[in-house]
Amino acid sequence: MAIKIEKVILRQISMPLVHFFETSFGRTTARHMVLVEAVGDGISGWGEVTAGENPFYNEEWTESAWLILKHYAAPRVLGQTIASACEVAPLFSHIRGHQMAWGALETASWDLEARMAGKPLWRHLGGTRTEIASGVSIGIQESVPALIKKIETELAAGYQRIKIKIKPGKDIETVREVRRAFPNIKLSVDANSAYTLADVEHLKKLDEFYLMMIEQPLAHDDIIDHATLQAQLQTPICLDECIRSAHHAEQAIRMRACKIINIKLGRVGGFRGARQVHDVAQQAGVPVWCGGMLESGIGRAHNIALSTLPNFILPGDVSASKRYWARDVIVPPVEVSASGTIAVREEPGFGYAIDHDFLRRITVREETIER
Ligand code: OSB
Ligand code: MG
Repeated sequence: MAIKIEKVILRQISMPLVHFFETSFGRTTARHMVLVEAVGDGISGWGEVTAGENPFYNEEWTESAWLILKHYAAPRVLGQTIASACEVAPLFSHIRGHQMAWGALETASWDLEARMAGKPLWRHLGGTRTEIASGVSIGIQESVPALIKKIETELAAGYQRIKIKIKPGKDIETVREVRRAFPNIKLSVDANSAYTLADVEHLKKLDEFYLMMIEQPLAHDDIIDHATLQAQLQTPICLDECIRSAHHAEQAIRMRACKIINIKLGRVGGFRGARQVHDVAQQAGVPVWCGGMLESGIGRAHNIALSTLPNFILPGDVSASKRYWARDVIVPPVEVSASGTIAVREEPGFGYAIDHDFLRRITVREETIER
């Protein structure tokens, strides 16, 4: 369906996390994210920039995203008649990197198109599931007993898979104790690029804990070293940071650098890129799951829609709003059933309503971009 975006409204919001979230690259206590509202035909589509507050996960952050959207991405779509949301991402192909910034405008375009068609976004994308399997990502904790307590809470809430963050010094013995406490759970670890090939012998010790996967152990941009590591590990490697396009996915699979792929909407520039990675992996028999970036309800709702595609076989990191936010920007908040599933919604677009009053209160910067 042809779309014409007349204006793009950028908002930067600030939301404190219920609990801090710590990875091998640092601790986050509050999120500062950019929301994109794309307006066409009197209808608004919404997107969320998933970049962090600092350029530590990848090179993007809140400030860089604002500038890319304002100066490069928005001007490319404004006033144009675009044949379909699928044609939005190619308009940004001249921008090197910055997928999370322009990806937010891309996802907003899909939401807009779905709303114009009166269809739920997940159906519009070709999704086939009416509920998705939910897991949790647990940050680095002060102590192993604190971690075990947290895992107990999440399992009691119904979550189907537990992922814990690891880093040098908080890895083998931590996983050993978690495994001893929970011999039968679906367990995985995420290193966020904290190791190098000098750690191969160390990482091999993880093999005895029959983990579902180890996520992104090596450098954020190095597929080749992951292939070398995977050849020596029994534990499947899952790539996150390394996969920024379908081409990367194809190369990583061809090199046997991973057996599983984590798809994050922002990292691959939105739904078009995410579907392409999904399709490449599906054709190769490689399962995927949906990652998270501590999103507000808007990004979370997009993640749910994406997770309904058929090759999202493994439980993802998309969990309930209340694990992150005292109050979310959407109503109702994202909720998870006692069996660890999230039901999709039949409302048009991403399926939830925006809490405009709350949004206004947490907005620290707003700018409308018109031609
Ligand atoms: O590597 O998956 C990651 C959060 C911030 C940056 C990177 C990652 C994460 C998570 C959180 O693991 C997943 C979530 O949103 O729950
Ligand atoms: Mg990860």
